[in-house]
Amino acid sequence: MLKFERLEIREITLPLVHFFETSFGRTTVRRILLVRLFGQGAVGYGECTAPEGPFFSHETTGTAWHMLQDFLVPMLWKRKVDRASQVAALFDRVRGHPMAKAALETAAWDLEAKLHGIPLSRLLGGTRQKIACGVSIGIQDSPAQLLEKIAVELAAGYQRIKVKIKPGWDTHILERIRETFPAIRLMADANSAYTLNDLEHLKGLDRFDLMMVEQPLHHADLLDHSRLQQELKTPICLDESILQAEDVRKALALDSGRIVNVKLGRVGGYSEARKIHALARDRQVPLWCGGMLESGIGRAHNIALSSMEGFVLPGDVSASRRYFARDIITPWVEVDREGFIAVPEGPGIGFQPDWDYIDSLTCRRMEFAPPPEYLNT
Ligand code: OSB
Ligand code: MG
Repeated sequence: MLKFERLEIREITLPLVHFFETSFGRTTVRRILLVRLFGQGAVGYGECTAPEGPFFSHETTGTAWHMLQDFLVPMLWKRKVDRASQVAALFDRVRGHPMAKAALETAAWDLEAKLHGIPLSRLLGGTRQKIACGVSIGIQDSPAQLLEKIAVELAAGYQRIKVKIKPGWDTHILERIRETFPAIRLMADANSAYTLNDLEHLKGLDRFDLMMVEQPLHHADLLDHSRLQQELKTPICLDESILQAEDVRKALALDSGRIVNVKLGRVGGYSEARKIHALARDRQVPLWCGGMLESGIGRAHNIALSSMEGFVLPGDVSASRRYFARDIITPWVEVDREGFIAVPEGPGIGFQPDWDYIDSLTCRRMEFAPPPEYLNT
């Protein structure tokens, strides 16, 4: 039996060392919700990966706070569960809001691993001791700045480079990159910046030998991606279009893409991520772990997820220092010269939150306790 005895949610404000720009906008300061879940003498940590504005999906830091406070936290106490793997089902009645759900669900997984005294990666069945890392580099103010950033990340050892593209920042950028770095593992992420009207233009991407093109079309589409994939040699990787394993099943049936970016927040937590993992193994679909500019707690969860065997491609999980002048965990996440992150061996997520620093970043905080009948049975 897992007993959730107390819960804290807080919002922190954390500036990025460098702005991050995608086809849908620029982020300079993160507003992040952190979850602390107490039970049976242990504490689990979760992070809500919802961004500041509703431009990646409908969720924001603010909507997640509302969903957690008014709906999801009360549901956590409705029924006792034996395992963290049963937590996602407590939220079944709530449509959407996967990132808000995942903040609680991932904290429950960390808590369960700590109660067993084992690493979260082991509780998940992860088999890797180190994970392969790539970087995601946003749209820059000039092509020269992008090339400089790529050079820095390659020198640091990262195994693949992902660049953000949009109309007007695509072909000529990729041309410049290939002139300078002809043989690197390279991919491009459009965050839904194109439509099928751009079909001929998108076919031009085939000449850059990209590992994949990520989410070129509408965030909720599978059909147009299927049409595009039939015309492209480059594999399509789906990000925004995949919210559950069922979406992967449909995408494979339609051949809408051949690679899946898994994000814990976007799919509502580990339960759904594991369903996607099982399906991908059956169908031999390569997976990799995406990122949402997470602080150390979310990053630690991404490392645990990436330790599972189906995560065969380098993910967007990279070192703390690429994002923040100071991370909220110790030790910070570091990448070795070959572009790997070591999977921690301590209990749970395997990193310690730096509470003094987190306190200094906190702008709101709320504590929740279960109803008496939950604690008494
Ligand atoms: O589409 O993968 C994306 C960041 C914010 C929102 C969406 C995406 C991203 C990234 C960055 O690409 C991944 C990271 O470095 O955390
Ligand atoms: Mg993406």
